[in-house]
Amino acid sequence: MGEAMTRTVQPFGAILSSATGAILPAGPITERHVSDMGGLYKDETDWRKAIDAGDPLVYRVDAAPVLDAYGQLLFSITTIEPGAIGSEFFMTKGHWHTEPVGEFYLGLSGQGLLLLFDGQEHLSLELAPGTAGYIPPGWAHRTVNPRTEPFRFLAVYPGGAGHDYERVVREGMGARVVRGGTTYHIEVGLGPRSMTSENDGAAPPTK
Ligand code: S6P
Ligand code: ZN
Repeated sequence: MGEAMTRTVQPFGAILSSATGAILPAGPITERHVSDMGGLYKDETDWRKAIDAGDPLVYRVDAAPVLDAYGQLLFSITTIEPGAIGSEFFMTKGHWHTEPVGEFYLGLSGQGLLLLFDGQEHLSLELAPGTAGYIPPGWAHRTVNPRTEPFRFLAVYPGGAGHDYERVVREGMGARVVRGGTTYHIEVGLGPRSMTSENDGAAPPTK
């Protein structure tokens, strides 16, 4: 009976484009513009200026047509455009999964950072084509594009994982990725808008 309950999607093959971020057959597509990122950027004045300046697209998620239900395995490609709000690079909202499940990210094109935060400790991993990041249960995750071309990655995660975005608005991610040096700088700080100290964080991605 359990098996029958999980058979809500027929087997299918898919084409994943690392050039465009499209998945065929296509599932839901989500677009996030600057105006969708309220409470997430450190400088609210710069955030409002970016909305007034045209409210550009920050990222887009192309999902495969898989039901979001227990036992299924969802996958999607996220494309983060190059850009910044003030000094802080374009990024995803970031979330915790509400269920204790892991997730797998694989870099497809461009180069970016995967930020991880367990409520106390933060980590950053570099993602490039062919580089994977494993997100264990209990770690909030956000991706950032500190480069000048789109950054694309594949995400694979269990159906029914649930997404808590509000906790990231409340608590932040423990770190922010801002312009610095030849590429980026990681600012450390627990609160969403309270930077308490700085360090250099991870080394820049290799070219
Ligand atoms: C879902 C997975 C990704 C993100 C996507 C956008 O669990 O982590 O597909 O949804 O990268 O990020 P966010 O934080 O807006 O959902
Ligand atoms: Zn996730």
